[in-house]
Amino acid sequence: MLSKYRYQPCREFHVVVLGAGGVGKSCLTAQFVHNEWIESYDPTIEDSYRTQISVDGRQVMLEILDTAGTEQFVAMKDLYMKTGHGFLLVFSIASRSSLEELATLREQIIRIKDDPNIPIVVVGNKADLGDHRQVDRAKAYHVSQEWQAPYYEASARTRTNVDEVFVDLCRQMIRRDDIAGNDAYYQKGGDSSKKRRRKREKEHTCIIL
Ligand SMILES: Nc1nc2c(ncn2[C@@H]2O[C@H](COP(=O)(O)OP(=O)(O)OP(=O)(O)O)[C@@H](O)[C@H]2O)c(=O)[nH]1
Ligand SMILES: [Mg+2]
Repeated sequence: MLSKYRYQPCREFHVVVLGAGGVGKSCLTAQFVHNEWIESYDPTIEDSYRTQISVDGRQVMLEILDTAGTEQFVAMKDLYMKTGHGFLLVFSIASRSSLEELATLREQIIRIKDDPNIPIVVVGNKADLGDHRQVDRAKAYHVSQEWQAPYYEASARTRTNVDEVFVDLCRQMIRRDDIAGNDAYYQKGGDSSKKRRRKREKEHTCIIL
């Protein structure tokens, strides 16, 4: 039997991982990209990773920016908020203040992007440290509802919900991209937007038997 496949171009999205120092941003990113657990704490200045994943059968190239939570390294914040298509807001369930810090970050994102519906996922990391919990699940969920963003409890240590938070963010970014029909999100190539659109239209109608 012949089957038909519609060729989908690979989309590229910029993901920014934000949150207070030590909440586990680098560990979540390392688990997602390299499947590795890092026990030591080495505060980040700024790291970026590229990884390709498949989400609901669509190829997505992610450029992930792992940012600095420590104040002295935050000078680049405005710039990377501008270029981000989606944001992981990470706090530690063992630190009440780390959740409080997310409110300011979110306000900054919305101001800089000038978009209250920018894709965001709220992540309560270190879920394995239940004995040290300072943030109720219900409280964090309530905050995320106010922000109209999904909430996940995750653990970089046990690799719980690590893929899920990135995939949820990808789905949000893809949905927006579909709605906007925005060429800017498409794979780079240096050609003009008109040319890119023509190329994309061609690609969308290409059926491989
Ligand atoms: N128990 C537990 N520890 C974690 C988890 N995630 C990270 N850690 C530990 O917390 C410490 C800080 O983790 P990082 O990922 O470096 O934190 P960060 O948010 O990147 O910190 P900055 O780069 O300074 O902003 C490290 O010692 C990790 O091993 C987790 O899910 N559970
Ligand atoms: Mg880090």
